[in-house]
Amino acid sequence: MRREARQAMLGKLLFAGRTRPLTGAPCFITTTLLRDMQNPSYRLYGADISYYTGKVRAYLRWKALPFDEIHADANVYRQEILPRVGFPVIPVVVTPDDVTLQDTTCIIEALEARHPEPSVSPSTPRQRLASLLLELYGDEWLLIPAMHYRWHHNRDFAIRAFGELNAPHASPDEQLAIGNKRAGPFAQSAVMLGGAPSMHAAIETSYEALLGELNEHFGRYPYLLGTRPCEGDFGLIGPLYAHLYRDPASGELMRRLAPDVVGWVERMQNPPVPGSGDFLTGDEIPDTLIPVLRRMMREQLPDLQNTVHSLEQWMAQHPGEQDVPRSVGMQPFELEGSQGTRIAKPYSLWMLQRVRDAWREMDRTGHASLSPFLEQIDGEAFRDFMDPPRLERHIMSVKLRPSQEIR
Ligand SMILES: N[C@@H](CCC(=O)N[C@@H](CS)C(=O)NCC(=O)O)C(=O)O
Repeated sequence: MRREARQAMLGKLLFAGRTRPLTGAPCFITTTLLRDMQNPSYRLYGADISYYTGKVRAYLRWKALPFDEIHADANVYRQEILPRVGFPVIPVVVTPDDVTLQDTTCIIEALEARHPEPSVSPSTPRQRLASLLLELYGDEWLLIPAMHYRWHHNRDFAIRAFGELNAPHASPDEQLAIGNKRAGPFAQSAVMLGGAPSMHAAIETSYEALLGELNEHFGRYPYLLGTRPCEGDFGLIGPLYAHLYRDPASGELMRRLAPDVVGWVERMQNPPVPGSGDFLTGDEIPDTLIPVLRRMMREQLPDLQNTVHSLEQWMAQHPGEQDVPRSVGMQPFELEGSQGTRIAKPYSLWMLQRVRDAWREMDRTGHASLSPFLEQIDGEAFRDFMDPPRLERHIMSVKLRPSQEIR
């Protein structure tokens, strides 16, 4: 797509919900101020059962930004989400001046720009890198255990919850029927993401070990990097709230194996003192986070590198196309010594690109501490990653810049 068309698309996404100026109001600013005075709250369109809504809700609460949460039932999708965003997705945030924001990473970035203090983004190099890496891990990799536990251990609960969300006023039987219909694609995604039966044991071994590591950490620190949450905390709360804490069988497992993770989940959802606390001094990364970061490097980075190969194959088969589908095929992956297959998701590479951009920028400005840190977390796969062409986020996936050739 040409530059103008791309900008028009972006404008549509960012500004689709902006109201027209009131009659007689001379400019948009006046309209904005009037609206702000009338309704200073943000609006969060989402759901209790939604992975990514948990991330944004936790963020808004910690930042103490006033917001109304609107349950995304079928009417809300039809009347608000589709006209504003152009495709069905939650969460969506609408600002008091009526700007529509979609994609949790971009929502947090946009709100941090509007409300910079107190920041959830550490300013020191190791902490900044750890925070962004763990946001990527929570957003894109922990989908595997989250979807596996939801659809293979909490299926009936989840189907009913989908029905209730979609048709809050329908009878329980109607909700069940609606839930079955609506939940279908999400249930299938558990397998597409890597949760075929032959991988169940590996997914559970890995997740239970992660719970153990996080429990050790949250027994000592309230958040990942001290007494203040960072982007990584918000990334991890996505899977660890709705699917792995709130779904009943998963919640029972978490309470049994990892009571200090439960404490963190509850703190993240209801921060005792919003906006308080600080990151550890001296750019310290707690020792208890090292096993978690090593796990991420071991599990997720090889899959991301495979995704680059899958994307390049897709590009070779679709010369000149810029809009990349949400999945570019199935690819092998390894977890706890077992081999499975999962979809290749180019969006995950866009998330990684952000982290690598931040790392390169810090590396360029001479932060010598990053190399030993990457060695400490077995991060060679990150350091030596073979990047794909530059990607832009686009409708739940990515878009290639026009002039790019396959390497
Ligand atoms: N990367 C997006 C993911 C949003 C997302 O996948 N939301 C789910 C609900 S938690 C959804 O609406 N999915 C619709 C779909 O996959 O078609 C974000 O961070 O906001």
